[in-house]
Amino acid sequence: MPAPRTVLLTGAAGGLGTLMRGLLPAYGYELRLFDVAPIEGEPDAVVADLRDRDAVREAVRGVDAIIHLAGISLEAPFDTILRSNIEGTYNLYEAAREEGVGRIVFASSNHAIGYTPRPRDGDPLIPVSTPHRPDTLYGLSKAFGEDLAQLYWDKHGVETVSVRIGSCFMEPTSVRMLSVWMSPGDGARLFHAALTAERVAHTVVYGSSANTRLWWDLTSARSLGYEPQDDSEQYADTLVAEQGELDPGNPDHARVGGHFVTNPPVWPH
Ligand code: NAI
Ligand code: 15L
Repeated sequence: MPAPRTVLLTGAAGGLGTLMRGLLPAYGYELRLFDVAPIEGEPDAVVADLRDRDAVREAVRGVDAIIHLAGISLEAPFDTILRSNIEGTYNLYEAAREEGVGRIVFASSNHAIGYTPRPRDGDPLIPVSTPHRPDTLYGLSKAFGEDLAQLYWDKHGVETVSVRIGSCFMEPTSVRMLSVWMSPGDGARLFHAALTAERVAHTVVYGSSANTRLWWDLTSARSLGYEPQDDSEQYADTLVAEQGELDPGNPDHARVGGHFVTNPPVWPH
């Protein structure tokens, strides 16, 4: 596929969207911004809900590719997750199919596999083929998104890179994040690789930097051309001094989803 130039960035008002608005133009992309929340200083941004099918279809029209970040990014009641993450992501894929957009980069999450035990010393890294084990309704919606992506590839030829993002923030803020952190710079490198790799069909990758304490296998991400340049270890001394090493007896530290696994459930609502 020819290198995409115009890219729809959904969730552009959010934390990751704001970071990517700053970093992706340097790769030559022209971003069309979409979010239900207005963005200060961006009068051309499309302000609409993913549930509005007409607005989504219009936003998708004419773009070369989509980076889909919009959605509820933490645990929430089922109806909230249903509207934004399940119905909203379906609407986006339908619009892409109808408008002939060939590639989507989908912001999945480590919480799609959050119940997976974290590797201990000597254990193998977690492969992308590990079964879905969502730790929340939120994680379940990301598992849905990955399966939706597979369906749209198999049935309609819409390509997706599903990025199971660890934690993408300016800096890691917990000892767990030393294993799962993706620096914003590496995030932009990974999204760029996902947009420009020759043929991706539906590829699942983990979104992390080259962390010394990494829990998962970056082989599929590297096969797209991703070359991470950062390592969270530079923050380890400070974070470990403050918080201590992960405690094998603490259920919040036992599985890759961290405290998402043990948070009180949101139901009944
Ligand atoms: P965020 O919560 O800061 O941003 C999400 C954005 O989506 C918000 O601006 C919100 O207004 C928008 N949005 C929500 N529902 C919408 C709807 N129905 N229609 C239109 N816009 C809607 O989240 P963040 O941190 O920027 O994450 C972006 C994406 O990446 C999310 O899908 C999240 O699940 C995923 N992700 C992020 C991680 C991270 O470390 N930041 C880790 C794993 C996944
Ligand atoms: C996510 O999926 C969330 O969107 C983000 O806010 C972080 O909590 C991240 O996972 C994480 O696991 O640290």
